[in-house]
Amino acid sequence: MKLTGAEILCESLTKLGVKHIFGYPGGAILPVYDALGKSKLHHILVRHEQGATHMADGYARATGGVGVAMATSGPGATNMVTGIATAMLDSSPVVCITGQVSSKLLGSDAFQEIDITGITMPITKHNVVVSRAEDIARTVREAFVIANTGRPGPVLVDITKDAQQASCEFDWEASTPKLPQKRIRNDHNQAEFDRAVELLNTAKRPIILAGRGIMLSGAMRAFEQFVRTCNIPVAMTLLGIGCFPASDPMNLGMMGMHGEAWVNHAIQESDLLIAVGMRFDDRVTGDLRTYAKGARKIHIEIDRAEINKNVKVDAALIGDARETLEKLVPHIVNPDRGPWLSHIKELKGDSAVRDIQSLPDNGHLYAAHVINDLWKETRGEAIVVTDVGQHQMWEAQYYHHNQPRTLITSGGLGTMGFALPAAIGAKFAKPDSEVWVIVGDGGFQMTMCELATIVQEKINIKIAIINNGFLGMVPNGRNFSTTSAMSPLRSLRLILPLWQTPSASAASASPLAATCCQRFVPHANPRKPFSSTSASSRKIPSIRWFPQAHRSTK
Ligand SMILES: Cc1ncc(C[n+]2csc(CCOP(=O)(O)OP(=O)(O)O)c2C)c(N)n1
Ligand SMILES: [Mg+2]
Repeated sequence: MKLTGAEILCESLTKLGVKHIFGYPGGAILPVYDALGKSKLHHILVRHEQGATHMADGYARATGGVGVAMATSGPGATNMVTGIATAMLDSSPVVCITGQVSSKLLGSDAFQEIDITGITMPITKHNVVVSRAEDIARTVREAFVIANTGRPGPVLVDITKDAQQASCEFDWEASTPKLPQKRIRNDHNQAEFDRAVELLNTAKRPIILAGRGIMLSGAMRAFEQFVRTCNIPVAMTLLGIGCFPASDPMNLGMMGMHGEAWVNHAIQESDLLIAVGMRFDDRVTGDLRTYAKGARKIHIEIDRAEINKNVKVDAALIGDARETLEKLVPHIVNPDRGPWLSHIKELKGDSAVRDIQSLPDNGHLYAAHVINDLWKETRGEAIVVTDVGQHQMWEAQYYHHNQPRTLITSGGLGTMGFALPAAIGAKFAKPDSEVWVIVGDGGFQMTMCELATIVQEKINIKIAIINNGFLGMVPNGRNFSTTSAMSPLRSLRLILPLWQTPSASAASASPLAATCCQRFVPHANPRKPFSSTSASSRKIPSIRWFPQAHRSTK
């Protein structure tokens, strides 16, 4: 059957199981848009291409499948860069398709020609220019395989306009990926494996460091069995949250710069760290010269480039986390960890009493309370997509995730503006789940144009803007108010009603959100900078303000 390159692309994506594409049109990708109209694919018109990549990323993170974003050449493609880098640093399987000028114009600085494969070389797992219709099906199939095998990551496929327009025979069978033979998933050196087993069976003060790799390999069950068998407490990275239930007594909570102090103390005092699917990021280790000096280290990791990169380890088990953990379990001798677990309890001490949740109500609204109440109101079952800043860390501390893939956040790149679009992607991936955005007043303004996408697509996403009125996370952030008289956040109060059209009703808050909001109103700071109506007469809008929700220094 003869099809155009553009039609082949749509057919291939359909055959690969794609249902949603997040994109924005332009000249160099127009043939694909013509073909999209005739396909079964649902195209979501974003408001900025950065949003498209975050949506595809959110889609991928919510499901474990591949998210697809599309843009035109030149500015469309360059607008994707931040989203691609975000996906790269958090190992998210995203396929970006960009249009490119016709092949005979390549290299001539033609209108909207940009070398997007050159630009994205260091921030993609793989990228490629396709200039023949005959190569489209195979290249797209390969892109999907590369994006979501081994350590996942973004792949960019740049297709010239003439390749989209040309016609050729479409033969799905003949377009099987021609990739190098799959590497052995587990490449354990027997000596390293034996050393790991010995370290596990002789350690007195071990701690497991659990990262996102556990979720990526679908190792949650194997991990739980490993924890039970070894009887070792678990500290989580930010991106690992959800891979092991927060409610489990063996879960210590988050480690690192924004983790609990006593968790970091326990790590410093440990004699063995077992890092699973994490990469010893600097936010986790702090100063490497003093990091866990008394501990031997085992690293279970699929990407061999991560081994000994930041922290020198004593045993490296390179391979898929699930298979490695399953292989280790039969070798573990059930140890008595009583003294070590009691010591950690002592380290924890009265931290619960000092917790902001336990302080007497002083009439102030604290972000931690908002997030903790949100957790209770949603029974911990929502998919929460956070932005980057203080609110992100409060979410990690006060929303207790028991299920994998229910916290979606930009960890590695720390991309402000991620939350709102990523939540749109997550909602398309999981339409039956309640999706909440927790975003700062700064980050919200970076991609708030995607509110229009929410309304147009009639999707139900709830948004909590943790409005502390400044860029809380950055040092001296208080000097950078986001709420001056002229600020967009202020004018949002004027803009938002424009979205309260009948079509917006689907996006308005649920009764659950209403309960949540009513509960917060009595606690609101009396200064309420944005409120002109009394709490009682206030309607519950789809966007709810939490004024001045910053942590008191008292
Ligand atoms: C795109 C981008 N620009 C700048 C930063 C640096 N940065 C990190 S957190 C932060 C402040 C975020 O402020 P806000 O969204 O209000 O959240 P808060 O910290 O107040 O909760 C800034 C500027 C970033 N992470 N991403
Ligand atoms: Mg803020």
